[in-house]
Amino acid sequence: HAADAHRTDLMTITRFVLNEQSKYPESRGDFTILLSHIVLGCKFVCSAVNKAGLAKLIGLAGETNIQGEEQKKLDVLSNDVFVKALVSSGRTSVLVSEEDEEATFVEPSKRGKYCVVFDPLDGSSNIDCGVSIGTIFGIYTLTHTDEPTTEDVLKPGNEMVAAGYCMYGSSCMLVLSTGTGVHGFTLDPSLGEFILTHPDIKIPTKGNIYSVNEGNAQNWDGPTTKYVEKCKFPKDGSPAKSLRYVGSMVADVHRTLLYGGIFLYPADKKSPNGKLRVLYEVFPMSFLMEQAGGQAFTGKKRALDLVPEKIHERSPIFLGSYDDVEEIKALYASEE
Ligand code: AHM
Ligand code: MG
Repeated sequence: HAADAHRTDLMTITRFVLNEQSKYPESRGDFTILLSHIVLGCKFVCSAVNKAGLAKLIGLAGETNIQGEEQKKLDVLSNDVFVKALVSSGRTSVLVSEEDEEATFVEPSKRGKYCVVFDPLDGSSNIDCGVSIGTIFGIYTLTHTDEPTTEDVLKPGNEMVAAGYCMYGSSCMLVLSTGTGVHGFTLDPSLGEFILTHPDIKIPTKGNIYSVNEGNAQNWDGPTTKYVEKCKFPKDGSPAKSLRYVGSMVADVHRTLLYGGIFLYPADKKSPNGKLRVLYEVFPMSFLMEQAGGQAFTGKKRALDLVPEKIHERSPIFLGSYDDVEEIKALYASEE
């Protein structure tokens, strides 16, 4: 039985990545080791997120513990765990986290050939009400042996070697691409292992959902306004699209990946570069979208071709089903 094979021959994320990496003769297991440290961070955050409501109930959050330390907020705690896990992997040289203003340069004795950009706990507005939140990460390789600098991560997204996210939702799911398609793994809490449940995810070519913060509509530019108008009042006889917006990028992008459709965080008069950060939000999600057969566009160009000048730079982003992103591209092209 195929189903039985599935139940007894578990494809863990480590086994999957080891298989993938063994295709490269020069591979020495460094990437697998790095990934296992990212996975550890995700499991920790998952467990902390699951306990967060309870911790509040029994009066932990915001109080001092026995050691007299303030209980750390979930996002700060998650950041500390990821930074320590990544440094101790011995496989990283530069880290950029949404939580830290400056990049972290790993001390020489612990350095390795990767640079990791990440948002340890994205969707901050959803933390306190138990709605899905997530971790987003992207990985570059260090291309030289000199002293590492921020230049090592100020590179276009198309140079990333891997990207992914972990969603802390009704189940905990890690979605990963190392440049050979997109694969989804679900945490089996009884095993403490991420098991391959969604091999080779492909986004539908066209979707019937749009996802955007419409509260910003009064400040949008022409093409975004026209696009959303078209979603609601299509003139070509097609049915109107449904609106879904969680306000957690990981949840909104995850649904877009599985169901198809489009996710938008456009520029507006108040935020001319949108809200989302290029390195650890826009790039990893754009990488995954392209790997799944979709597209990611900034309003001017392919998102992965952006070259960031600052580590916390922002960009407008439109990503999702191939055909849906084609439509928004056409609207921006006709503006010029
Ligand atoms: P955060 O890093 O402060 O959590 O902000 C990022 C989040 C994304 O997850 C989400 O897509 C977006 O902000 C929602 O923004 P808005 O509340 O403006 O719609
Ligand atoms: Mg964020």
